Amino acid sequence: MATGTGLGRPRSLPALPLVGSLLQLAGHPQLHLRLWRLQGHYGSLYALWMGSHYVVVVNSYRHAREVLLKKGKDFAGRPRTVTTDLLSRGGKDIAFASYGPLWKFQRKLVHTALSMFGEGSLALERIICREAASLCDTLSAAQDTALDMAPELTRAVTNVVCSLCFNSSYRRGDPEFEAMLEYSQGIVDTVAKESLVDIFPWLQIFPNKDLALLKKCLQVRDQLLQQKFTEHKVPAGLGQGDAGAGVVGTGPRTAWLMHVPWQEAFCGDTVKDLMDALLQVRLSAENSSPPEPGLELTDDHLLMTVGDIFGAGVETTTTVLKWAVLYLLHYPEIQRKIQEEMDHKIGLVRHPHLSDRPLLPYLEATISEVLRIRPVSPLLIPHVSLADTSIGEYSIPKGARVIINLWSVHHDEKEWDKPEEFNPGRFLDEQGQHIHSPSPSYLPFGAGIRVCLGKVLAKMELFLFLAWVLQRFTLECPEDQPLPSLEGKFGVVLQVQKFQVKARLREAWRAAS
Ligand code: HEM
Ligand code: PLO
Repeated sequence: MATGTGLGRPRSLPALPLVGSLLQLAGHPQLHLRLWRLQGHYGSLYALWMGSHYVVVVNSYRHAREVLLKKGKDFAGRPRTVTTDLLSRGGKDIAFASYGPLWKFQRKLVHTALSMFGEGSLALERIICREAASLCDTLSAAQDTALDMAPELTRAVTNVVCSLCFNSSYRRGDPEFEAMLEYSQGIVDTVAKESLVDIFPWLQIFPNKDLALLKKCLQVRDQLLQQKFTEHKVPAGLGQGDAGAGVVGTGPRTAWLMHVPWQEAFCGDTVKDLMDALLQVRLSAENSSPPEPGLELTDDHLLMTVGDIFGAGVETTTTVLKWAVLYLLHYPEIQRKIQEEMDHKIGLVRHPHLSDRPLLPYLEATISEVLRIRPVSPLLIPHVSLADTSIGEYSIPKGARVIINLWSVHHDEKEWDKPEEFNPGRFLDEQGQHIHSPSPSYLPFGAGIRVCLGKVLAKMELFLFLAWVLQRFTLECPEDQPLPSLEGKFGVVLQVQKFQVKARLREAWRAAS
């Protein structure tokens, strides 16, 4: 099809009125795999219709980089859908908010907060190590019995992000933690899955089990967020009259201006966590300048921002840790190599530190390979074109939804030798001493304007948790059980199916201690 730019549109899957191309997608729950396979017939860049939405699917790294980096601003929008609107109260968070000054400001704020009292500080390393030690204690206590590691990994990761966001943490069996596990699973199972209600919003009027579950889970999440918010507002010296006295969404609208005294906002005595920092920045902005229309951030914006960091902080990193453990069960020789590297470079008399990262390239390469072979976010979050633009030699209209299929990018046979083979060695140089990416077809955290905000934090956690566990334990599949499946379950994150592990204390560790 020719367009005003003189360029043609990408080839499209057949589409029927109203339903669009759904017949080609129906019955394929693993959407990333279906879109990957459709390349065989339609080429690496093609279009389809989800109901009335024009969707462009990108399967190659060249086009993905053009969308995310070269033309990042053209494609920085996000679609509005029923489920993500419920999750984010109409896009008042970061991940599901469309591009605009308010989104930019929220992102900058969190980025500054994470780098100031997170990523760069020894305090964060100490928090992660504290949780890693507690995880190791639990594994020791469960020695030689088959154990579902998922809740333990989740608690360790949750406590890191809980310390960052709320300066608090959970003990084993804490009912609030159990409630969080349950609601978060319900959200992951129902949100942003390109489900029918997201494609045809009018379906909301009919009873819908998934939507009911999502709403129930969000109620529980909202209660928890609200409680943390209220606890933080009072000690931060923001009298009850400020910002709606803790009633979400009904508080007076307060402006956050671009010229915020950052130092003051992040370094005050009362600023102990992200929630404090957000409240403090808002207070500073209020005191320094009059409200600016269009830049008004309400209590809802604060809550949804922290909700994003908390939700993303827990679900993504835990998922990667589960995939890493699963692959180590399948590839015991790789686990042995990591342990040999650790014994050799760190030994058994001290714990691993972040500064050991350059000493442990094989562990780093293993983490990179896990992120390649099972990308947490196989279709990223859909992008939207904010203007008429182009990808390669194709014209893309304003308002198109663009899905970057990271699964295809990470499994491209032209770029990766035997892509379905788990081979950390591909990320090492010839001497095996340094880690590098052998192909540009690798974007586990996305790239450009919408690149993941938690990349540095996630990498710190993955390294420390795996290093601590593997220094002490060998992870094995229980003798009476088959090796668990490596097949993921598509959703807002690529989930691991439940499996059990036996954590055996290493002889070398036992002898040394
Ligand atoms: C977005 C990956 C951990 C916060 C994303 C995106 C990916 C991603 C692929 C979408 C980029 C796009 O749409 O173009 C990962 C992986 C993680 C991880 C693989 C763990 C290994 C985290 C953590 C946090 C976080 C720990 C929070 C501290 C976010 C946020 C966004 C995002 C807020 C939305 C950014 C925006 O739309 O502007 N992440 N992430 N992520 N991530 Fe992560
Ligand atoms: C995970 C379940 C939580 O209860 C809510 C939540 C918030 C932010 C979402 C996250 C969920 C899933 C992973 C997401 C993250 C924002 C960015 C991240 C989508 C739904 C990724 C990988 O893109």
